[in-house]
Amino acid sequence: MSRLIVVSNRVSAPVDPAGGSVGGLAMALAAALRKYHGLWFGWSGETVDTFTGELKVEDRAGVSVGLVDLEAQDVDEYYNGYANKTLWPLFHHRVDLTAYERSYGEGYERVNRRFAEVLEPLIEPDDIIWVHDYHLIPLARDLRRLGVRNRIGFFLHTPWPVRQLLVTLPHHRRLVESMFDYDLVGFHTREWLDLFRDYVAAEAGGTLTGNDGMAAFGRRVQGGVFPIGIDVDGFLQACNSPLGVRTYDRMLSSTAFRSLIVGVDRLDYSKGLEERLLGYEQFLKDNPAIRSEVLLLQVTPISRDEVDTYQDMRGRLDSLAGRINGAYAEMDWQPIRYLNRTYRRDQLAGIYRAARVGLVTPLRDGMNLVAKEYVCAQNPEDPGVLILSRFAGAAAEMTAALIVNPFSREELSDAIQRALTMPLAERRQRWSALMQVVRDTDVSTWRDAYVSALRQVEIDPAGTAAPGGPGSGRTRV
Ligand code: GDG
Repeated sequence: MSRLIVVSNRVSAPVDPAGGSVGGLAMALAAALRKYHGLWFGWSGETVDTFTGELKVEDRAGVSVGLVDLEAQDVDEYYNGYANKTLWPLFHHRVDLTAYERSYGEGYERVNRRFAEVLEPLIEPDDIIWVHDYHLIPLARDLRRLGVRNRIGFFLHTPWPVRQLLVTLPHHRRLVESMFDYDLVGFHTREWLDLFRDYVAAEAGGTLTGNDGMAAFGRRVQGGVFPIGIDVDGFLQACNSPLGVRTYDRMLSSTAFRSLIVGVDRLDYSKGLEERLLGYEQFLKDNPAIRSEVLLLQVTPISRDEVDTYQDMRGRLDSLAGRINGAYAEMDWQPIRYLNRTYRRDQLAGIYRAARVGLVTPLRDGMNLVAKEYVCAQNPEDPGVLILSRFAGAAAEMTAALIVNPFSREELSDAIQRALTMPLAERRQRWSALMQVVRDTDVSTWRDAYVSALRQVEIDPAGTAAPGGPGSGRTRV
């Protein structure tokens, strides 16, 4: 069996196989690498004065990990710059927050080249390579230039933007063209793939085939839809673990029989946190008779704090939560518990289970795993209600949730009121349908579907047989 090489910006392989606070995605990729005896390659998270390209190889709980340090300028231009200040906001339709700096684009190209140069000597002829996310879009192009002819797949964890916004990016064609150096490009939903295909047809003058194949820039690439999910069994175990149960009990006693609403999101403008708090405030205003029977627990770990936009948003959220609490709190109750910290996965599972309502209201999101975790953690006899933004990728599958427009505070308020008063029979019915989706899209299903599609994707036989050299072995049209 050929090896699998996973490449992502950061390598989150768990040191401890039980995982602790490591997310389900990291656990699933680590399990895939154990199964296929592969390697996980990425940035170490460390910075050095001058880039050396030195590779550090470690074993982490049975997974081989290859790490490389970057220069401070690389981190500034590639990671904080092009990835997090340019592509992330643009792909989440926030052109108002997108930085169009030439130096960021140059740093992005440089780091992708550096990754390719360090990775290339490690690749064996039979390996298949799976590249993750927007940080590394041009990596296949750079590997091809070094003569790599292996199967290379790409998976985007974020949404793909509409063509009319993507074209605001200088060199947008170059970025999309580099995606044609992959054999397979995968997205969470049909909507994101269709937006990509729309660009290919309308902007790149490409040809679309019925089976999600695309031809443009003199090459062909296969597209695919691979909805990601959670590690269902692992999450159920976390829920039933001593700490999961203990956290559930603590939450019930600390809410003093009030209905708990929960939100769990990295601090990010794509998650619609300000809009959510305003919607909740509207609910408090609209429902004076029941409002003090409810409280919102919002768990929001700080992320990307080096980026100004995130710091500004943090300040606005602090003051919004403070203002709402100041206006509505009573001596023995406050409406919002707003926490900028992380919890272990088993604690999160206990928190979800104690919550009557899961509030997942991003303004735009590739998939959103919190929605699936919340459903998975529920007690089947007395399940809570998921309120889900129509703009999360998850809404395409989780249609039995209360689907809302997160931009409308009235709609959020109405949905919260409806969730809190929903009869048990309807809650059970909706939960069963949702849990079926969560099971059907388990993370191992996602992973195996992708790896198997990459193994099977059609490659031009003349291309694979061709001798080495830049660009050889590619699917040509
Ligand atoms: C990107 C895409 C796509 C959060 N707080 C804590 C904690 N978390 C965990 C959650 C969940 C994960 O982080 C967040 O995943 P999401 O999917 O909700 O969002 P992103 O981080 O933006 O992820 C997204 C995803 O990639 C996968 O493709 O779904 O659309 O944006 O698992 O539980 N985990 C722990 N403590 C916390 O306090 N342990």
